[in-house]
Amino acid sequence: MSRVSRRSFMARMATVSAGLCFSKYGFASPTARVRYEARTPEGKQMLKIYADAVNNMMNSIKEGDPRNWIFQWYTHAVPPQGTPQNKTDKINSTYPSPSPYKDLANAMWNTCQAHRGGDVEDYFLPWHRMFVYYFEEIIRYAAKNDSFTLPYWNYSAGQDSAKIPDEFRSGVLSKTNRNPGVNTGSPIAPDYILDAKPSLGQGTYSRNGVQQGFNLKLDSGLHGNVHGAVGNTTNMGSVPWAGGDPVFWMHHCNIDRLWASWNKNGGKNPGAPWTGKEFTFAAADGKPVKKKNGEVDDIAKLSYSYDRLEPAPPNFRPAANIALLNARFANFAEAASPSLALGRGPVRLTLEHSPGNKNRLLADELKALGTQKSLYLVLKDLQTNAQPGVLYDVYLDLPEGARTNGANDNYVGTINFFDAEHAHTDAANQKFYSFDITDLAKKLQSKGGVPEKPTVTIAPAGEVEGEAKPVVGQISLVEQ
Ligand SMILES: [Cu+2]
Repeated sequence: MSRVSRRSFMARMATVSAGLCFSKYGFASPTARVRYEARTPEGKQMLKIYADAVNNMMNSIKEGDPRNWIFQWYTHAVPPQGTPQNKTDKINSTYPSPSPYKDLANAMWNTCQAHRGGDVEDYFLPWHRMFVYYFEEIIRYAAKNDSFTLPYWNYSAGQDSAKIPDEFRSGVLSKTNRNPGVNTGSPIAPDYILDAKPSLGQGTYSRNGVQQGFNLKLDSGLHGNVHGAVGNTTNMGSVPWAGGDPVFWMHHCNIDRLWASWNKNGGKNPGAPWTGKEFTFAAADGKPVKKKNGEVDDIAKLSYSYDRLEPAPPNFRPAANIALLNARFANFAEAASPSLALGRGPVRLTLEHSPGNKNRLLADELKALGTQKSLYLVLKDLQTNAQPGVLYDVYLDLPEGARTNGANDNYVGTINFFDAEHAHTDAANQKFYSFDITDLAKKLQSKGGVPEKPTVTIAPAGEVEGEAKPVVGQISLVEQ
């Protein structure tokens, strides 16, 4: 806890809990606070406190106060589109005259990283860690309960864990417009879509050539998949609305836990200039507080821990961020048509040889990779007008007419359109997906050969909603 926030925290404690013994509340001792899984007895106890606090934030703490529910939601992004213009309008209507809260709204609203064009992708994890951390302090204030810690929702522990915790299905923590089945207790998605291992297996924090790195792999993968599986255009599935659903915080607490897990397993965070980037939030006293990435890159610095961290997958080889391997990677094949419109059923396309790869067959390419290189399926420039309310599964060389359920030998990965309503044009921070298909392709080859020209099939993993017309701008096979 920084000196400033500690002082304000002590002042607050003196007012709301006068007469209570400090040591009972833990902050006077070096003992870290523990965050629990939402389904444990401790987690369920915390969710009762949480419901109480959320009710106060929505109904008792007045609008415009940084501890009000709307203020926290808009800090992530202002609906409906999160444009700066929209932010200005909403600020002017909330605060007709100048005030410290107005200044704070200007500094905080629409600052979530990295869901808008121009954002730096590598700020995704630290920004959300700070956001969750100060929100948790505000919950303690709003519930007048200093023992509170934010529970996390670990949806990756089997199909029972993939059901939204019961507490979110009714009452103040519920939202009526989640995706069908979520509020009636169906798992939000099959296990293969909720797997944390592909992210935990990334060796570097940042993008490295066509490897996404831990931060982007988690952001665009599991993180976005859960957003898209829980809600659609006016709920969890869409950036400007997501912060309005009380379950958002249990989701991001889990994302934070996965980052802590990756670090505990040996994953190395970036150094300067990343460590020096500073963001503004509201402390529990309603006053501004600033934190730098380098002050939150280890949960021990913030005096909290988790009841469980995830182990490293067997393929994990931690490495410091290194210079991009651009010189070494080359397109092997790419889709002939520049963009692919996804629909209500599977779409399939053939990848053509790129100029310069000398018409090498995929089988020969696999042989030539050796042990140093891999083959990646890369998908770029995702766009959509509205959320499709569904995730899309990607397959390599799926036989025509074969069932498109994820658990088969041709399954490559899953994509979502969570932040594809906003263009990410800055090349250094462009969002993209990449999946290492080397082992999968070798397996297909041993089973009966791979075609000369590989095909990619993309199929919705459920019912597509409304008029969303999601598009994948570019698909290629890249060797690195
Ligand atoms: Cu999120």
